[in-house]
Amino acid sequence: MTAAIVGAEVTRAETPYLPLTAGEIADEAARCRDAGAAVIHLHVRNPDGSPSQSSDLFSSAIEAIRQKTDVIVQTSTGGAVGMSIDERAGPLACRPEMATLNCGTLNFGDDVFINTRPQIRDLARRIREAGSMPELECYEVGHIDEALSLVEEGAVLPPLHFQFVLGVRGGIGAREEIIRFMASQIPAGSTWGVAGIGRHQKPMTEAALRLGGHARVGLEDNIYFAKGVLAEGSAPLVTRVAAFARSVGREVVRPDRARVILGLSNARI
Ligand code: KMH
Ligand code: ZN
Repeated sequence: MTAAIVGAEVTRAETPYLPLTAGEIADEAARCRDAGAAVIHLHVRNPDGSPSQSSDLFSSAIEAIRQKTDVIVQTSTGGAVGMSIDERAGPLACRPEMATLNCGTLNFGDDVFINTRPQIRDLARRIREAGSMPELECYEVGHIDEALSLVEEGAVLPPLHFQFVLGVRGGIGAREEIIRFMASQIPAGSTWGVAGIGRHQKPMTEAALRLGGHARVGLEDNIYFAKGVLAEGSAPLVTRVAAFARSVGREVVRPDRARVILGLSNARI
């Protein structure tokens, strides 16, 4: 289970439960860990709440998380729409265990989230040099093919971990048959998870768990617990999806076990 607890687009005006400071982020990471999350997908914010990829801010947040819990920290290299690649690469200075690698350009709501092929390769190299494991973010079927090209070129090395992000306005839709198809396109032995945007979060993560994948929830993707009811942080969303996982016979694993499942190099058991 991954918890995406901050994001780059959600604001405090939309939900008062969004963590912004290093202390708030660490508290929420620990709450999510207690609820069943093994991975924290991390963005950080400036003091005014705007998105940042500053290595100093990431370093403070990661340090605060480390004081409280043993989660796998996966930093964003997507940042916010419009950031330069140099800016987006900021958190790699912290040598995170994992980092996202966005595998293509797409319409992102009314914006365009640009990831040109040279930019993807540039970030892949920087992620490798940081000693981080990339999570391959696929918002479209073609992004899987791009990820496979990266593997063929040696820009990304196995073991491979994919995140299928469904339901972005402008990206692939949030339907179970799409999960089945995307999961059928990745090499045997890869791991995969699903993130669903907005109201798609619950049905899509539940479908992923039924189909043998992993799940990402959190305020970055969805701020509601139910129609019109805000989630009081990401932890309640983790609690709910963890209960669903157990109800369909899936084990909810701690970070050390997740490190083994993902093939992270510092796996201890
Ligand atoms: N904020 C989105 C434009 C990532 O973290 O790598 C990109 C994003 C993906 O959140
Ligand atoms: Zn993100």
